[in-house]
Amino acid sequence: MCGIVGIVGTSPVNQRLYDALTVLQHRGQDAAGIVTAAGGLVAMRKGSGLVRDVFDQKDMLDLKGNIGIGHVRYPTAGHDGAAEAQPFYVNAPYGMVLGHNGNLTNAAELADVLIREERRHLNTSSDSEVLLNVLASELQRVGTPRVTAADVFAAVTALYRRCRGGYAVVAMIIGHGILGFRDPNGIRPLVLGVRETPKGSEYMLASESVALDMLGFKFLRDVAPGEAVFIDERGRLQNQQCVSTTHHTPCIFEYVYFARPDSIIDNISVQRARMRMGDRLAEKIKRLHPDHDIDVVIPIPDTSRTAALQLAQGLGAKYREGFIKNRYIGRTFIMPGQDQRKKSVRSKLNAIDLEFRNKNVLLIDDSIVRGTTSAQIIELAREAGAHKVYFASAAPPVRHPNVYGIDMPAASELVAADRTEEEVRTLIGADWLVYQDLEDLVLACQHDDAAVKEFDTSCFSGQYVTSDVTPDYLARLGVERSDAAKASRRTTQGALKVVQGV
Ligand code: PIN
Repeated sequence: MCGIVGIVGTSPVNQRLYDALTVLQHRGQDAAGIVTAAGGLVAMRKGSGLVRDVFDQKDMLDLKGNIGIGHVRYPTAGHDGAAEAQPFYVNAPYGMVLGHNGNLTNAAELADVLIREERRHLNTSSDSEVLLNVLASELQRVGTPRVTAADVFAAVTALYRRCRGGYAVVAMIIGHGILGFRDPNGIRPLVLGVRETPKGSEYMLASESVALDMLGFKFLRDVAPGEAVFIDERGRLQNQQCVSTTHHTPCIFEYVYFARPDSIIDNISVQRARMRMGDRLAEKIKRLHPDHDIDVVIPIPDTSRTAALQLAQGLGAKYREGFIKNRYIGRTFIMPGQDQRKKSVRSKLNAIDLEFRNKNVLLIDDSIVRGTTSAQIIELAREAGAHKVYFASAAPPVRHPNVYGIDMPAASELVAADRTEEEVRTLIGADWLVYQDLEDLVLACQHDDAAVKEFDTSCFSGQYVTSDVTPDYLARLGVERSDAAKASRRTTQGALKVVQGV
């Protein structure tokens, strides 16, 4: 997962891009980057690590200008390491930089065409660099000496014909303006905001509305699937629907886990969606265990809290915080590699014995992916003296890999991939286990005023909304995403891998 931001301001944007990236930090902690432009001169700073570690005061002073974009990254299709930190830059046409959230499912085929037919150079194995080069190539084809919004929209229209998968993008065409667009299924989120100043309107594009809120921008709207928005350097905004037939299916995992609860994505409040997940789970538990003996509902911090509170209320049970998290350790889901993940649960979570001793506890988490942390947390609860430990997941069993930009492990590493719910229960050591039904999850995320009626639910259902996800593609992805492959990439980190094949 990644976070993206772009601002066209009436005053310097360096600090604001930095602040926006810290607000979007939950979307990726692997690398961060900012590019700004002043009078055609570009400044770029990017590197591995958290936003606060990548930029020092000198970097910030160097990032001059009233226009720029930023990116925080969690590695998805690309490899780890500073070499693949974004934004990416190409010199022609005009000079362009791009930040991407998502994953192209046809990146390998596109790279091949770019290199062999379009004579472009790719310096990394990141699909985001592929995306930038497709955009550059198409803009080269249609662009005039002084690029116009019409040129930009023609290039994005052509890009939509070529690129498959999930992608939300911000790009800067140096000396001209900032562009934002979202794939024809609107799988990855992107919002647009405005701020009025005495010198005119400022515009901001960002992955999540919370970034607009925190920077004092007014939410205008979500960028529509298949739409492109272009804001020129003078702050004039133009937009065009570049794909006429779109099928809006935002990623349901944004609501389950990734997005901040104070964000609203596609007119659906993440907080409200999580509350409804708790309500629906309570109904299911009452159906399955009408005579339950739950003494207390305990959330596994942080994401599940919102659902847990509603769940407790729905069951008429007590809600208690029983686990305390060391907030100075990163999210386990974010750390690549299984060894690190195993070690980190105990250094990260501690149980308050008095909430567990001699009690029947219902633990709730947002999802069970590998099941490794769930198993260890159940163990913690038992060590703290719990009598019975029940477990509820606010999401259904994760059985299929995510191909649209969420770094799910390989299918072979998903605990529910080839196991029944009962087998998962035994493996994680719960007294009983209840998963949310997919239908209930979808209903929890929908509401009457939202135009969205369907979601990308592929990691639960195995149905991929783009038609190009073949068993062959999934097999290749499985190899790339296995823990073994990740570990071997870590040892070769730093070496520049040139994939140029000609
Ligand atoms: C944790 C969010 N959430 C916890 C991410 C663990 C799956 N995991 C997905 C559960 S937090 S496992 O809110 O960010 O703290 O099943 O892979 O072990």
